[in-house]
Amino acid sequence: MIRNNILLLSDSYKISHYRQYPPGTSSIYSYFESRGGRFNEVVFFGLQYLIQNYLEGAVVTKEKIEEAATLYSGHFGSSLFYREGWEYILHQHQGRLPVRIKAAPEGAVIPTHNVMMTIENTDPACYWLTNFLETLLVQAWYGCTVATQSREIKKVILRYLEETGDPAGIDFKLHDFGFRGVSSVESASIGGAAHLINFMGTDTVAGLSFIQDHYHTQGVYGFSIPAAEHSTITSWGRENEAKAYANMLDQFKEGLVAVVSDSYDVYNACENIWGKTLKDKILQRNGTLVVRPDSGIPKEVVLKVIELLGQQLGYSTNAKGYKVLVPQVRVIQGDGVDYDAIGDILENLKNHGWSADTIAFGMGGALLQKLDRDTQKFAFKCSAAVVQGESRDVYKDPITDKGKRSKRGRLKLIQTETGYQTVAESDLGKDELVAVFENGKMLKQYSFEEVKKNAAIRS
Ligand code: AOY
Repeated sequence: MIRNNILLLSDSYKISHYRQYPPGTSSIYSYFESRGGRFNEVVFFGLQYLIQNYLEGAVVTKEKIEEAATLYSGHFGSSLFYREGWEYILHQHQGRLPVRIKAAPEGAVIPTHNVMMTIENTDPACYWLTNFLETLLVQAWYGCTVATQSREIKKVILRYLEETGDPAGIDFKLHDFGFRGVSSVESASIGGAAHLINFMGTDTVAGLSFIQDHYHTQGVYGFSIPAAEHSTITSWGRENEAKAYANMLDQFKEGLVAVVSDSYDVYNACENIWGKTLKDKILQRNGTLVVRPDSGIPKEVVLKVIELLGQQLGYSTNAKGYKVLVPQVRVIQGDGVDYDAIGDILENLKNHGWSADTIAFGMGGALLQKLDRDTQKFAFKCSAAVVQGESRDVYKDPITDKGKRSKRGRLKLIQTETGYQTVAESDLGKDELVAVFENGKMLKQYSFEEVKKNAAIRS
């Protein structure tokens, strides 16, 4: 079986496009941007993987051409497939893709409506290849969007920590619970890594190896702790809930341990089991028990759980005037958590005098799956071409949606006092887009440290 056949990694209609450009077309130049959306700046992340996994090296072979020829003749019932075009790449370029890709540094935070990547063919005969690669390259939307939303949530949590607690605790405030809720292992890998640009807590193990494989490191960029699931509690039987909890404290003698506590009655678990039966064990323990509610209306359940734990196990008041549970106990909410819920829960806690120090969040589907290309309106459009030897600007400007207007000409991304700006390539100013791929070669690779540094939140 042939893996990652680039000839098959595109939309069907692109197979017929080589015959649709004007006669004499020798260059197609396209760019990638976020046309706005939920957040007004986006993290650029994930192109490095797409290049390494799908584009780098001699990716066109005789066997791949044969496979594509057979598949496309069945698919279209005619010979639309541009065999000569691909054989030209195989023979003239030893199977290496004759395109140049320039892109923002991985982890860079770019305001929407700016160019983040450009691509053009480097061989005039291969004008058709630029946009053939759109389908694959636009998949960068996913890593960018996960990293962007995770970073926006970091801003929200930081605001509450600054107001009510200790911002130093930010790294473990949003834990990735999303592995099971994504459509594929590849998505878990990319999304899991994207989240770790901003935070250090994850249960999505695939994201860790993704970072090692594609950001050339042996480092481990995410951490977790022993934690219960319902089966490990409920298998003890309803009458033995306290024994199941005691076992957690006995098995994991010190450090952090998380226990999902809503199997039967989360309020009874907090007030009576954790709060009375196991109170001494918890308070004498060298570590922190993390109680996890997992049902109900998140902001109400979280507040009530924290109040019960506070009443029974104790709390203090910090320098900012907010209550913090004794250090032996914390709460993690992982049910019904999304961008809005986190703000609601923290606001409700603050209104009742509780510090954000007391809680962390788990986020699954909403972190890795409940987002799409329109969350940040990512698009890839042709902005320049050479036809019959003449350079021309190319653009669309639909009267039915001015938001879909595209940029014109060859572009660059420059830095200004206020941030980034997209200007004509011929304008003054240093281009922040970096050549990352040319003619089959990867020209630049970022370390995960660099990615994290580029995306860091400056206050
Ligand atoms: N993990 C912190 C460590 C992880 C999890 C993973 C779905 C954890 C739970 C916890 O404390 O409770 C996938 C649901 C939960």
